[in-house]
Amino acid sequence: MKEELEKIREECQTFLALAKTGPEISDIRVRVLGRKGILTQLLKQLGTLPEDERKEIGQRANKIKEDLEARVEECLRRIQEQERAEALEREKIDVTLPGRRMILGRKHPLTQTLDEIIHIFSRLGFEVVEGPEVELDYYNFEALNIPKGHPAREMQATFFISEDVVLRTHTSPVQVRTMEKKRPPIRVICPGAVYRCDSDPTHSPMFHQVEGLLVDRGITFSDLKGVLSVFVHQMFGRGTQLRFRPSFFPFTEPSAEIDIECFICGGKGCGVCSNTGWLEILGSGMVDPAVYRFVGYDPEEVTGFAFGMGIERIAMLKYGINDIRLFFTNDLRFLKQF
Ligand code: 2NL
Repeated sequence: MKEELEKIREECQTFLALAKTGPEISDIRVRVLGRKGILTQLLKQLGTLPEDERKEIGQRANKIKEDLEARVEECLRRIQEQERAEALEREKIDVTLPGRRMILGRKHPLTQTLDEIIHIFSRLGFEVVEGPEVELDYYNFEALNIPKGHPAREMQATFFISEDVVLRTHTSPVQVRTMEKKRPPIRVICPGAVYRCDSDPTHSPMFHQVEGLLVDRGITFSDLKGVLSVFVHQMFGRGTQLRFRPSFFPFTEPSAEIDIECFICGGKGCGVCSNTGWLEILGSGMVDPAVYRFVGYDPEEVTGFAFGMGIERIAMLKYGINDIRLFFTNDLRFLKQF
């Protein structure tokens, strides 16, 4: 038995010296010191020895057991330390390396322009309202005082879905729907996509508009002039010269278009302003009493003004863009400039 004990000790030490990983060492521990391990089994046979040998061999066996247990622990610790050192070496990072540059997205120039327009009117108490792009002929034309056969229908080359359903040619129908639902005072702006069968460097079959409407008791043309002057000065700069030029729309009376001084030539006349010295930026007017009758308002009781502008046109003027199609082709060389 003595020899067997010595053999187990030697073998176990040899295997431990050869083991390279934690699981290999645990495996040796199980096979030697585990419940069915060879040393454990041998210890169970101590009882079969004669009394005088039992004590001496028992002590020796326990000493060997303790030794081996200590060695196993020691080996495990060593390997853990080694693995940790290796991991630290492998996962070393150079914190002085330059970072990877993030590619940042940005807002489309039309969104930027619309955000700016909305911001200005919000501070004047206007609320943003949206509505359907596929619209009834009634809301797009009829209720705006443009009956069937009216020449204004021909001027707005319309996409028809059916006899009485169209792609809206302006966002005015949203304001008509708002008036149907709510009593004055009303202060809304209506941004959104609109459609006209038209395509060249300054016209796109789909483009964007912002229209505004303010209706209350006692609203006059002075209110229109005041609100739209504030808008122009905030949008294009405090010193911007502007003029109100008489115009005509079927849904407003009187009507006025607003021009700003051409900032290309400073008013002298050039190609951009067709030698007029002025650039048209929006249309406006006092809401025609006929429109109030369609929505059930009493024109003797309330008055108001409305206006409309093309967002692409405003953005083209503000940023000096000469082709409307640049907004819709998503060329990054163009978009990155905003
Ligand atoms: C333009 C001109 C305009 C309106 C839009 C409007 C809406 C209602 C009643 C009366 Cl519900 N008017 N909208 C008024 C005047 C001009 O737009 O040149 N747009 C690009």
